[in-house]
Amino acid sequence: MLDSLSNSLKDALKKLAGKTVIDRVAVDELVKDLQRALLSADVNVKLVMELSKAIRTRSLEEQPPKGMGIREHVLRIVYQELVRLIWASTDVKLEPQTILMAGLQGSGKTTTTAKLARYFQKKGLKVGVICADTFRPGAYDQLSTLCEKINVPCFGNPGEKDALKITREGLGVYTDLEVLIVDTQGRHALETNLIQEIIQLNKLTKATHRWLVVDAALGQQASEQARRFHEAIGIDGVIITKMDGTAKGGGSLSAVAETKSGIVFIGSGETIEDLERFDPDGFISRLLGMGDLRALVERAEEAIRADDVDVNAMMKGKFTLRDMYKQLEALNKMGPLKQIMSMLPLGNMELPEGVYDVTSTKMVRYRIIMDSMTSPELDDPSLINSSRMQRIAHGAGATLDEVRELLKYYKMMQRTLKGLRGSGGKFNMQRLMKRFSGMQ
Ligand SMILES: Nc1nc2c(ncn2[C@@H]2O[C@H](COP(=O)(O)OP(=O)(O)OP(=O)(O)O)[C@@H](O)[C@H]2O)c(=O)[nH]1
Ligand SMILES: [Mg+2]
Repeated sequence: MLDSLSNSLKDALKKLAGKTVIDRVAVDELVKDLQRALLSADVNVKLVMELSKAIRTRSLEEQPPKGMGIREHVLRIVYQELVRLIWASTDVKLEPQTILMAGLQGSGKTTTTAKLARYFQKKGLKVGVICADTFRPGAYDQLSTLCEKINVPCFGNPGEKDALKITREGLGVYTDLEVLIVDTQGRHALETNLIQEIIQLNKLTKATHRWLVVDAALGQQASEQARRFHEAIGIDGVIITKMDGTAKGGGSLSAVAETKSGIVFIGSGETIEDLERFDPDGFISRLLGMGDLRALVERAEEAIRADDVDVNAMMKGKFTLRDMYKQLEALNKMGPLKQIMSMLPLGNMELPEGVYDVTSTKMVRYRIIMDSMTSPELDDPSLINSSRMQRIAHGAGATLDEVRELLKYYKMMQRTLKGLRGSGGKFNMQRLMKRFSGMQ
């Protein structure tokens, strides 16, 4: 759904690359791209405008934190604003409660009713469900079959046409249960009957929660639907279903904004166990097509804390084997480099192919080889001629090829750094790490 968002956002952010002061034109362009992408992903217009206004104002007015580039600064704001939007309190309390399920036809109410029953049952609560859907043929059978599987009582009456009557009876029978979930009818469109019925069901059940079930693939209609249900019964939580499909849930953002509630659960499959508590970071990352940003930030911070490389000396031209080792060590703490690069949404850096090849096993070998070098050799590897090489290999129990490989790697890094100094160019591990740490 928001596939294009991720791409155009990347493009727009690229335009900010290398900028050291906030560029009004570039930010405006980014905001326009963002708007276009969100609108084409069916996010509600009003919402898009609010979002982009906040992003624009903050990008222009806030100073980027020290050491953070303009691009990361803006990305961080985009990310934060999206998180803020869906970060309403969505506490699910483990106490007696009645939950009324709302949503249009096929959104996943019945399936989710059973999933929720399972969720509360696993938490040790006594659960029962009521089938108040008298519209869909076989509604009771569908729900009771699901409930049988998990041993949850299901109240209903396939012969009865009055949903209120069934619910009243159900409430009377299930007085000793702690959590009651009421499944309701769905219609293709928002019909007055449907709305009237759910208003009455809400009054009758005195529902603790009224959760709106929304299909992740729902587009613009999500907003209107959410508004109508919200006006009728006061929706206090949204459940997005079918997140296991290709849809990224863009429409649900509108539903959440419209009801000023939060996302409570995510449905991620057809079986009863496929229900997850909502994780805003993961959701936003997916929405933006960006991998797991939070994990990335945390790993980067760890790496930075663990190491401080003397960048200034390196930039002045002194890059020793020791420096190289420190950098590799820091990077290794962050996990395989290739994986990290794939987590980075904006990587337009070109890394030399060989940089990926240093595994932690190799790191251990490098360490051992370096341990049998003398201090002057470590500071100035050009001293290492072939007889020294033999001595080092012998001392480390390594082959000559291994020693050569280490030196070759060092030279490659040194060349890259030189290139960087010359051209203001492309590759700097320290800067790379700074970028990571800034993206929180
Ligand atoms: N893949 C996947 N399918 C789901 C999910 N939730 C529901 N479904 C499927 O969506 C279809 C509709 O689900 P229902 O639970 O019957 O939807 P409903 O809202 O009760 O529909 P009505 O009762 O007609 O209003 C079923 O085929 C479900 O198996 C989900 O999280 N993932
Ligand atoms: Mg149903």
